[in-house]
Amino acid sequence: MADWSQEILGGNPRALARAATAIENRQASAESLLKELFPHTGRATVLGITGSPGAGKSTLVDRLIHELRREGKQVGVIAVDPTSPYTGGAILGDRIRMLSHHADSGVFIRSMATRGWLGGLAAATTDMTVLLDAAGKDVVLVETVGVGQDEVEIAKLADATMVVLVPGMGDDVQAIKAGIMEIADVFVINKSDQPGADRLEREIKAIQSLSTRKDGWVPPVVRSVATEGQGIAEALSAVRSFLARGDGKDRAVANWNQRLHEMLRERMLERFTDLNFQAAAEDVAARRKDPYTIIDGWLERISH
Ligand SMILES: Nc1nc2c(ncn2[C@@H]2O[C@H](COP(=O)(O)OP(=O)(O)O)[C@@H](O)[C@H]2O)c(=O)[nH]1
Ligand SMILES: [Mg+2]
Repeated sequence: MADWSQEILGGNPRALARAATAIENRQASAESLLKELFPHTGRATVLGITGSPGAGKSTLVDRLIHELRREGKQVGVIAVDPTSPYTGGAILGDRIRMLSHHADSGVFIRSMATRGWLGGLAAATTDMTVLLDAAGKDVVLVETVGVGQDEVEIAKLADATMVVLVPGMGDDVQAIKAGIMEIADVFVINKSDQPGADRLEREIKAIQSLSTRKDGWVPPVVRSVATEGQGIAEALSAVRSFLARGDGKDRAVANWNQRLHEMLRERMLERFTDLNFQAAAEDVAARRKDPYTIIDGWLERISH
């Protein structure tokens, strides 16, 4: 274990890959490893990139990697996107493009399957960011599809979140209204080479004018054409303006508050995998038992 963590701290890509797999498969060894690694974390910036499938998130991530590498930064990528090209779900061109980073030891890319997780994705993402932070990654990019609640939770775990929208999609504004608005620190209008970017920007600004965030930040709207590499530097600089303001310590506390909730939820669910929800539901529905007593009984097990 000590050797393993030393190798990770030393930046050994093989040890890192093995640890990522252990986390993904929730091997018991992962937790003790993470305990050893944790004191060596706290330097990485976690940047969430979320948006509808096909919005261009992966293309944007690819460009962000290039930009960050040019600056000499070490980059980690966690793709929590079932349609992500890293999983092999997309067209071949995308896969080849991402493979171009595989020869670069300053980049570590891992995709996490979204199937088969019981609300544990957010906690697993936290574990993965802890790992990448310890391994010396300066920036960890987390790509999620901004459609489900789980993904929104993951986005909340980031230090800053980019919401990627595209012009000419009516449901985007619906998505904005449905809560994406709160998690966006920066809006990126990608595919600005297509008509409708002006209109979308007006719509975002109109919604922004209706309410102010608690922290007073007005998320900037940046236009990009990810396929051409346009607007990437601007998007990054908008993120940095957001991170530069306020107190980094306060933000870390707020993030860990969220993460601890997620981790507890995860650990609880893990302990209760043997519970028979179906049988309990039948008892409650038939009024044979009340839900409060059932929950009390389940909770008692925590202390044992
Ligand atoms: N026209 C145009 N196409 C883009 C742009 N960015 C990405 N795409 C294309 O949109 C498709 C989906 O991109 P992808 O990055 O996989 O989207 P994701 O599902 O959000 O990760 C791909 O065919 C990209 O080449 C852009 O700025 N303009
Ligand atoms: Mg993708």
